[in-house]
Amino acid sequence: MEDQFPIREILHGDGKLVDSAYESKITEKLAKSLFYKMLRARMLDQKCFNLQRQGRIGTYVQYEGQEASQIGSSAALEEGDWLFPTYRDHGAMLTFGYPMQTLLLLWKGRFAGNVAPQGKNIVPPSIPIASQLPQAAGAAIAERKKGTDRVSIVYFGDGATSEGDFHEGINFASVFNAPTIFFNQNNGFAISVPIAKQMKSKTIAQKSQAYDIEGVRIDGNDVFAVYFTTLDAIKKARRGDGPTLIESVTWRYNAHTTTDDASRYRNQEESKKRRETTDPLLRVERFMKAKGWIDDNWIEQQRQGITTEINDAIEAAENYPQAGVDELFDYVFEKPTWNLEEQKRAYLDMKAGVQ
Ligand SMILES: Cc1ncc(C[n+]2csc(CCOP(=O)(O)OP(=O)(O)O)c2C)c(N)n1
Repeated sequence: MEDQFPIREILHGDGKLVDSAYESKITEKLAKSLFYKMLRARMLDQKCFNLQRQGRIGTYVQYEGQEASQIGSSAALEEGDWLFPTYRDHGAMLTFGYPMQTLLLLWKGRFAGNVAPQGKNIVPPSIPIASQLPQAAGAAIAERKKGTDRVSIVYFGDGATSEGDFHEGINFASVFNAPTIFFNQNNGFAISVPIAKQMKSKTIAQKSQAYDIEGVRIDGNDVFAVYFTTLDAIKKARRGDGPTLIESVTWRYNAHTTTDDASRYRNQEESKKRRETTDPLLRVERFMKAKGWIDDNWIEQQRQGITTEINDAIEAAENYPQAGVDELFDYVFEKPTWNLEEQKRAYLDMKAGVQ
């Protein structure tokens, strides 16, 4: 079965094109733009890790190593499409237009961090595993019923494929021919559980066969393979030719979140080796340098611009008005229930020293 789903690669880790058919499609503009977006996402991720260690944001979920998967796929979307992320996909959210400051508010645990700008169809990250898949199928079906050609993309990890919602979401999309891209980031682990202990099937892409939809397996560290494969799936969905399951084979360098220790379950030597051999940013850098499109000076300039942007976003997020206690109670329901009112009153009385 694995043979039926070979891993598609366009740009190898050493920076050489494997598939010459893409020679003319990979323009200088496209390569620079995807590299810049990956660099921006990586720098923000690294900064957020530091902020968490300094106690300036709460628990944080890192995605370093998965930039090609997140950026290549979200860069293929168009304004008006729908993006359903998990807690690890803020690289994709950022690329599709979620403001950096809002993302920082999200990781500070603020209500405002969950609200996408008007007109940006980016839903809050899903914390329950796989619950976003049926929702993404539903949103795509709704767009078809409204007569638009908008698509939805939904992100999920390898562990999510063991959940019922994965199967319900894909089945629903298949039956209703929903324009949905099921974008799986197979990073090898569900927290500390390696994929071999999670499922018996050798690939995730093959699970598409049970639902009679197209399934493809790609090198998730190759931003061009991700971009062009997602673009094809999106075009197909817009034409009315249904959903696709993309298995993007990648690797997260760090722990599941900032609350666990990856060295307890993940081979750290392997992560170190992968940074040198298959890193998503490094391979595009090698490719563009060989073409003479960029040099170290160009990269440094981009870094400086991004550093300023990140520092400004942090300042704005840290100067955001402090949360009042109302924020905790008032946004649970449109109209507060009697017991929430009671809890709020009890809390305010306690604060005021009333027994
Ligand atoms: C329904 C549900 N069950 C269990 C959990 C606890 N949990 C949080 S993350 C996680 C592993 C998810 O792994 P995967 O889907 O591979 O995504 P990754 O974190 O690797 O991106 C689990 C089991 C949860 N959040 N939701």
